[in-house]
Amino acid sequence: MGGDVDAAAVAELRTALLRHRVVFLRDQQHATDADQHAFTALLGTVTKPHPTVTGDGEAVLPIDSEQGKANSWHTDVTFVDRIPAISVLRAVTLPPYGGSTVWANTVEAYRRLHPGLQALVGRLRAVHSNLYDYAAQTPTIGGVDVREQKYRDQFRSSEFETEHPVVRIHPETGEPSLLLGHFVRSFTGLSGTDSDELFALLQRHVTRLENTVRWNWRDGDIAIWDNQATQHYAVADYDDLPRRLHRITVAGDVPIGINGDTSVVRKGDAGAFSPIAA
Ligand SMILES: O=C(O)CCC(=O)C(=O)O
Ligand SMILES: [Fe+2]
Repeated sequence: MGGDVDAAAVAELRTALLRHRVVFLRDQQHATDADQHAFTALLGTVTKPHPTVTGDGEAVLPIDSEQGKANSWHTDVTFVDRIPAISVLRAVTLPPYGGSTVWANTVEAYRRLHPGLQALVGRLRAVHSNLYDYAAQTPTIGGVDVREQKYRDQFRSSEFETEHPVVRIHPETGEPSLLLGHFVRSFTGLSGTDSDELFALLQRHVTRLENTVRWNWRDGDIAIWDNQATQHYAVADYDDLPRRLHRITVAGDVPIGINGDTSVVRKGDAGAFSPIAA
């Protein structure tokens, strides 16, 4: 892996990604952050590490078990309007057991919904926010622990909130998919209770085992996923052992819903994180 992959191989990878949603590369032990960056740049415009987390300041977001575990179903960074199109994740330190990652196909999840439910979700929009983000390790306001005013202020100063259509049209394949995951706070216009119950129902369809692939990491592995057609979950079954992976994301565009409605920013400006992909 690096920037020296030929155009035909990149095109093949892209085709595989659009078809299978996740692609795995093995035996890339030699790869450095710079190689990962150069390789990811072949797939599109590389974003900053994260809207609120500095990472390496350039492109790399460390996903480190010491800082947080992503053991909750989500699509990356859906609290901004320009959701990353692709994520590239490289194993750096793996635990001797456990710590696999699971992906779910959100196009398939929509396709398998009853037409009545498809009609319902096609008319809904959802508010996504970063009030909880494992990567940012910010204290949550919605449920837990915001101990110090200082944290609260810092945190609020970088709050992001975006309303997205629930059914997103994939910008490359035209396929409708369910755009949900753990950054969703509520569905616009529904009560909290209705939102919670509908969210649980839809997430149950997204995450049914038939709709997933589970990857047991080996040293040198890299996972590349279409962040416009998947959710993922990092299984936290490795006790307190160290686990670290490095993520780089590719810029995406602003979602368009099945009725042509687009996403609307409510809080935060993600311009410094990522351009909007052409
Ligand atoms: O830890 C993992 O396997 C995945 C973490 C994650 O959610 C991500 O890299 O976006
Ligand atoms: Fe993630």
